[in-house]
Amino acid sequence: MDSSIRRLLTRRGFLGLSLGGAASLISANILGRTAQAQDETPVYPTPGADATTSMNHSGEMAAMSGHGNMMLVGAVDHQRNGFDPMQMLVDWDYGNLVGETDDGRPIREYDISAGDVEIEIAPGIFFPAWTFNGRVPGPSIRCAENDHLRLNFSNFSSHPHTMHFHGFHSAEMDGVPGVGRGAINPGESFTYEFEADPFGCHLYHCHALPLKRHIHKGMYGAYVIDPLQGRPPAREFMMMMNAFDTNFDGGNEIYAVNTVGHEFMQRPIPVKVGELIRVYLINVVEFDLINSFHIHANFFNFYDHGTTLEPTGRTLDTIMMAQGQRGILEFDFRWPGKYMFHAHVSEFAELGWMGFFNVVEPGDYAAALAEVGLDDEWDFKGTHASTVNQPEVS
Ligand SMILES: [Cu+2]
Repeated sequence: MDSSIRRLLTRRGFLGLSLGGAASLISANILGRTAQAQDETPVYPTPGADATTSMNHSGEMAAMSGHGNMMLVGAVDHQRNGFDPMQMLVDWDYGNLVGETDDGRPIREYDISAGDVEIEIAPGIFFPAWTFNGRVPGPSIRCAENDHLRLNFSNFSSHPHTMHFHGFHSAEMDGVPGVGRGAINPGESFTYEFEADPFGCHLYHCHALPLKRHIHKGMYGAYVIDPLQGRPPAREFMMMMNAFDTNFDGGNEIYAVNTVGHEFMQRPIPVKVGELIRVYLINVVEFDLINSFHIHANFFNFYDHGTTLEPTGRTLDTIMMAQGQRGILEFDFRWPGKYMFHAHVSEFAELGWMGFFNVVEPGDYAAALAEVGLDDEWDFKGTHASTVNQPEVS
């Protein structure tokens, strides 16, 4: 047994064998690939092709990077899950505009429910999640600065939960046990109400106890507030860095952006050469102190917490985040091709947190969308995400 296999077996407890056959199957696949990677040219599956058969010796994508062959094999059933990580990149919940405040600000109302749902986080690996609106992460709440938000929360789960938003609000609306309404018991509901402030890239999560269990079970989501003056037109993506402790030993077995490990390896994210890309990046990974985002062959500007209009960091290719930290990344690609992005914590990358951008010329964009099962609607949502008026993305 080589050392990398031994490390996976001991440190990760064989990816949670208690989950049964499906887990062991995928574990065997990972370990098999690990062993294979020792003496063969590392390759990646060709996007759009069957993942198993594409793990061959063509070396087509291996030529583009030097990473090892540590890929989750197979495909997750997004339809069964009821959500798709690719759609989550551009799928914002703007709530319903139900009126105006006395001083003329929009009132946005959101309906959010908690429920216990089993989700597939990697091919064949199922996780008993606690969810907001049946998905992990929960809905990506989006609004404009100073909007009045009304969040109707109903708990259909078997455990008490709360919704705790990052942002300015009164103690009663903080969603913390023992303060104000506190924990919302199964079968009960509560309406959180506050102004959207300050603008930025924020998050919300359950704050019931034990906190680490409620968060890692999947109870979190993006909360993005647009500045009144807007930001420059861009293709916008929401990326939630998350992870799952499948055997409940206090360490994670699967890491991802938007829940499904290696999803964007198998389905590279289509973008165009030269267009501005804006990523709302949030880290909610429990149990590990630091996570990170690294982009290949490129550099980005960074807006810490998204609370400024000018970058707080310029010309970076790696940013590290503790749990709850977030920010906005802006970049564009100079040349067509497939470019990796991943945690620069190599272990996380190997266990799922790694993906590709597929950068193409504008004339090739429709084909790039079709290659990963996307259409014009996805393109439109990505380029028209802001709640404030902004010029068209060219
Ligand atoms: Cu909870």
